[in-house]
Amino acid sequence: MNPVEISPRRRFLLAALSGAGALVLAGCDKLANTAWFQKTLDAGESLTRVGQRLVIPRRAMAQEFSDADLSPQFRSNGTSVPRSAQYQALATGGFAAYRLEVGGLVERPASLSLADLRALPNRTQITRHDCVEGWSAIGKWKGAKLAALLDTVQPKPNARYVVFHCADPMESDGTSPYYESIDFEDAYHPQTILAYELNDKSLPVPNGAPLRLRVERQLGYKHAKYVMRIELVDSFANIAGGKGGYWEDQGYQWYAGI
Ligand SMILES: Nc1nc2c(c(=O)[nH]1)N[C@H]1C(S)=C(S)[C@@H](COP(=O)(O)O)O[C@H]1N2
Ligand SMILES: [Mo]
Repeated sequence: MNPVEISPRRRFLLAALSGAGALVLAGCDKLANTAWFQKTLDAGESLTRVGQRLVIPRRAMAQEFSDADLSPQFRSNGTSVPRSAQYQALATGGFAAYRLEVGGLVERPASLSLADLRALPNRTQITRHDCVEGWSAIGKWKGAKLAALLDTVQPKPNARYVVFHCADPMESDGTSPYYESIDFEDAYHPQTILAYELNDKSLPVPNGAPLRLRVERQLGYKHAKYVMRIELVDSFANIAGGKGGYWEDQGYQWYAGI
């Protein structure tokens, strides 16, 4: 084995991680030498988040269920109808005029209709949605794989996060649209989809029509509804409150692993 130097900072972080009792790892040193671990720490990520990533393997799949497990009704939470005039006009037209704009740090910006989105490789999955407010529901989601969409727009090498800009203003004066963000590990995860169907029907307005994110290993608020625009960025410092999401700006965790 190649004895790579572990810096005092890394040694401290490793000690803190294992000392916290969150981890049962054979060979922390080996882990510390991986490019991923070094990059992660260098990027200044929080210990909690690094710990979570270590405990839950990066490519672990969220549990999937069968039709028999479906909740009789999938409730709506947060916005149930975006109040913007632009959204309401789209909804009235059955979303025929909807376009998903994809831009930011990409080689080939794109504007996709629902038909374009339906033509992308897709996935159907029955999963449990967990909201921090203390309720869960099991639903069947069908949608375009986010990985397939990213392949078509070609992220630039410096892109680090995928930001989802939504149609619903969160303030009564029509400002502060809902938004969310995820990193590339989650963006390329096989269960990360842009869902256009719930329980074999077009996505209903209360659940995010015409398009909402499913990022199954994270809590409900990460699952952006009413997605209008996707932006690839290297930092979210200049977006709204700078914390990577509407609820994050109010103090919620950015990485909301389940
Ligand atoms: N655009 C938008 N996305 C959103 C929300 C919202 O208010 N606006 N609420 C979030 C929260 S807290 C949850 S639990 C889920 C609820 O999804 P549902 O309405 O399909 O149950 O959407 C998330 N995504
Ligand atoms: Mo939620």
